[in-house]
Order: sequence, then structure tokens, then C-alpha cells
Amino acid sequence: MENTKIIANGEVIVSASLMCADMGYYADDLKKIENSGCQWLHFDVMDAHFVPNMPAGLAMLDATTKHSRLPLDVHLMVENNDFFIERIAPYKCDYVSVHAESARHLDRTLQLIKSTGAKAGVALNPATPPQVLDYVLHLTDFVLVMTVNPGYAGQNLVGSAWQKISDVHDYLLSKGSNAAIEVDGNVSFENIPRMVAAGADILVAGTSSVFSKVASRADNMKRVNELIAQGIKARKLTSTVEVIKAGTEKLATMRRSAETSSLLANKTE
Ligand code: S6P
Ligand code: MG
Repeated sequence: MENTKIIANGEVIVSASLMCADMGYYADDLKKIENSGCQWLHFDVMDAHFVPNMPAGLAMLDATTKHSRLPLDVHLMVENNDFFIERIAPYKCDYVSVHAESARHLDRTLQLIKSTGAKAGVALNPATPPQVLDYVLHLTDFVLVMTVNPGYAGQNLVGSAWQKISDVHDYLLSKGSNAAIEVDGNVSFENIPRMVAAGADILVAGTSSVFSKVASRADNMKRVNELIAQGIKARKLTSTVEVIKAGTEKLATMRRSAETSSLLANKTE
């Protein structure tokens, strides 16, 4: 069982967080989301123990699969991961993530997710370092970086959010991992370009973007796509600057060693 690269280079996916949908008109809202061009549906499962909330259950997951064919990205925020993985298995979810903090046997749990046919993700609370992934990276298709404390929509970023996204990005790079980075929590119009520039591959869109009341789902999504494009451009700029910087450093080292050799040569003459 190995991990798979799930996002193509330079692609950014928007996953609409369904706990932010209009519950009174759920099926209609799903259609609006689908028509807006959102690529995935993000379904939060909470058990009121791991997090102090419980917005949606299996009946809603069932309704979601009946009213939309978009890929399902299930984020489990529960104490008993294996119980929920087995309960959601019949719905053929495409992506399932569990929290490292609640998974007592994370290796076994990731294998269980994969045995259902889903791609496996590990979610990290703000205080959890990426190093908890050291020995399960070969099973991790994506890392879900929580940029708020899990449980509620409509929160502000935690103070460590920016550092955390770039640390996870650098960590995966240093390990040669092709796992994707999903960012969840206050993925707002304002924050999207910087999140994408820092390495986010999947954006969980909630009340601060696609479900914002300022405009229609379609107009919000249009704006999100423009902001993603800005982030991708900044990403390219950053990597060009890094290449130039690395090249300049290499030149300086070469020059220094050439100077040292000529000094040594002069000494021995
Ligand atoms: C929170 C949950 C999230 C939220 C989403 C809300 O625990 O995992 O998926 O639904 O982050 O987005 P926003 O824009 O309201 O913060
Ligand atoms: Mg979530």
C-alpha cells in the first residue's frame, strides 16, 4: 500500500465545506455549488467528543451522495476513527482524513481507509507538528492542515497558521513526499493568494469565501479562482527567486573556493 500523487503540479482544488451550506435548501445549494465550478465537496463529521460540535450525520452524507456526483472529501473529527471509516465505507468516499491526535494506531487506520478505496489523509490540529507523519508518509496521500481549531466554521486563523503551512510544505519537500496539502479554516478571499503561494493544493471553502453572503455561490467561486491564480503566480515568482538565490549562493561559494585556491597557490610559489 503506497501513497499516490492526487493533485497535478500547479493545480489547486476547491472543496466546498458542506456544514456551511443552506440546510433548509440543501439539495438546491448542492446544485449551486456544483454549477459554480467547485471541484470537491468537503464533508465534516464531528462526534461532539473529539470536537465540541456535531453539525452533520450519516443521513446528510447519504443525501449528499444522492444529490451530487462531485468527489467527496470526508474530514473525520472523531474519537473512534475506525468506527466511522466503516460506517461511511458504503458511500464510496473519495478522500478520507483522520486526525493524528485521535488516531491511536494511525498506520492501521490509514490502511483501513485505503482498503475502502479512498485516498487517505492525516489532519493536523494547529498545535501538532508535521513530524508526527515521519513513519506514515508512505501511506499519506494528503495532509490536512487545520488553520483554526477544529469544530466550527466562521473562525479567524490561529496565530501559527502561516508558519504551519510553510513548515508542512518544507517538511514534505525535505522528505521527498508527493502528498498534497489541504488547508482548512478561514480560507477567506483575503487569505487565499498567500495560502496558495505557501503551498496549499486543496482549499476548504466555507463561510469566508464560497459560502459568503456577499454574493452568489457562482460569483464567490469566480472570485476564488481569480485569487488562486494570483497565488499560483506568486508561487512561481517565489521559486524563481529561490533558484536565482541558490544560483547566486553557488557562484559566491565557487568564487570563494577559487580565491582560496589561488591564495594557497601563491603561498606555495
Ligand atoms: C471546522 C471544519 C471546517 C469548516 C470550514 C469553514 O472544524 O473542519 O471544514 O467547516 O473551515 O470555513 P470558514 O471559511 O467558515 O472558516
Ligand atoms: Mg473540515
